Amino acid sequence: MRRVITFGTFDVFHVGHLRLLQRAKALGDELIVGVSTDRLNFEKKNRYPVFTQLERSEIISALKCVSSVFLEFSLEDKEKYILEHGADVLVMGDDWRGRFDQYGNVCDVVYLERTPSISTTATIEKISFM
Ligand code: C2G
Repeated sequence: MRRVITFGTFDVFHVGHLRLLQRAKALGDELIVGVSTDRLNFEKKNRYPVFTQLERSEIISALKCVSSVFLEFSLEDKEKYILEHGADVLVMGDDWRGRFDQYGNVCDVVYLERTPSISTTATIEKISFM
């Protein structure tokens, strides 16, 4: 049983998020997703997400490729989350390339190419100019 873990806010869920999760799942048997809390998103991006952590977790939990979801409270606790969930591989989009290499001592670390031309920020801007 190879367990894959990934992390993200997944706010205003879009096809870039979906493809990342599907490709992460394809690297193992189970995909575990750490959904960033509203507060962590504020710390990372200086704004609160459109959808709450409970709404975002509910959406991610409903996906066929996802086995389980938990809340990610801190970027610094990755090693604890990896060990708690018995993950064999940490997957992130390549906007995070190099940022999590230090966890290579507890599991494999893989960065996947991001889907081009789509993001939560661009989607919010598109909607607000409609
Ligand atoms: N993603 C992607 N293609 C896009 C947009 C996002 O592949 N066009 C990927 C990101 O690279 C990330 C995942 O989808 O791996 C979730 O993206 P975000 O919600 O933006 O995640 P972020 O807020 O960067 O949180 O501990 C790390 C984090 O909490 C990452």
